[in-house]
Amino acid sequence: MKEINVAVTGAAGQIAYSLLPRLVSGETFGADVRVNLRLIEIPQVVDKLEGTIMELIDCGFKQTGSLLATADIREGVENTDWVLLVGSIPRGIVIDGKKIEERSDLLRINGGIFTSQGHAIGELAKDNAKILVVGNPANTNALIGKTKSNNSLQSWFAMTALDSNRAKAQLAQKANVEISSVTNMTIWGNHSPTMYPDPYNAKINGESAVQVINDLNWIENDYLPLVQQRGKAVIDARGASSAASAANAAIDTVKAVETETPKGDWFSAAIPSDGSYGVPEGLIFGFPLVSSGQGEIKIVQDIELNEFAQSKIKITSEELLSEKEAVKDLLD
Ligand code: NAX
Repeated sequence: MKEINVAVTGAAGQIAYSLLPRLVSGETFGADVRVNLRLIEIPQVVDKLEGTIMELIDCGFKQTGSLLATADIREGVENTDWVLLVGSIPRGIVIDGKKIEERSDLLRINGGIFTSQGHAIGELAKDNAKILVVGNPANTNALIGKTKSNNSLQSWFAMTALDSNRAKAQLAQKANVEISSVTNMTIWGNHSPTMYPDPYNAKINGESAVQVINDLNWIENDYLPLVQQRGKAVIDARGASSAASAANAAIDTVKAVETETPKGDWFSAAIPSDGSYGVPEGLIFGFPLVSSGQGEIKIVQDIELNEFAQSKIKITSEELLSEKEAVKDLLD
């Protein structure tokens, strides 16, 4: 059996609890691939991972390789093929007597974490490693990690697949079609409420979703907030943030990168901008992507963006530029 090494931070968190079994079950990397898993946590929590390891063993998947729990990021990421950076400090936590509520404080605290993680990944993970940032603020955390990795051979992504799945699900419900009929979804920009889920270029059974739905008022006034605020709606209803759907989206992203994109379709993730669509170069920005299945990821070009789309993309670009400005001393 082929073997790969996968590291996951935040391994004792709620997303990881749904994610880890699916990484080692044969579902994500294939039935003929053995997955060696490194579970990374902060020192205060790392002991709990012994229980997680017991459960993974008890799942009895033949694709499960070695299982390691560690609080040492360098040990965790050494020689890895994939690193899933799920762990981060959540909003609302109290640090040194101060409740962390502001996005700017969250950016700075998590920025510190992604600085050391980026260093370790650049130095120790494989040169063809792929890194998916899930922990929020995901795009700017990825920007910091990638910058600090100083390794241009590795590929960094921030996750927008959950937003994309939510955006597809809302279109499918509105049009009363199977979700598999909805393709070509793009989440432009930031994984935050400024994201632009693009209904004009999304397709339902091969036709523009906007034409199929034929209700511009719903598209422009209801649909966007529904998708943009879906994370908050889940928190309000469940009393906790999305976990199973977030883990599922991480699996979807790994599979989308690892397999050739079906002809005519694309998938959504945030990667470093090369200036496409006028997006400032270097920002980790949600784009429509295709994968060769052999490690090459390309931004789909020549997608038509109407004035509505351009105004939304401008808003999310400006937010990412201001996040970059807030952490600029971490990017030197
Ligand atoms: P939890 O609070 O359940 O788990 C986070 C875990 O990360 C904790 O166990 C914590 O000890 C650990 N951790 C913190 N700092 C760490 C570090 N330096 N190294 C290793 N582990 C560390 O959060 P969970 O619900 O699992 O969510 C994880 C992250 O995903 C959060 O930042 C959350 O905001 C983000 N999300 C991102 C989404 C996306 O689409 N990109 C959607 C879902 C989710 O909200």
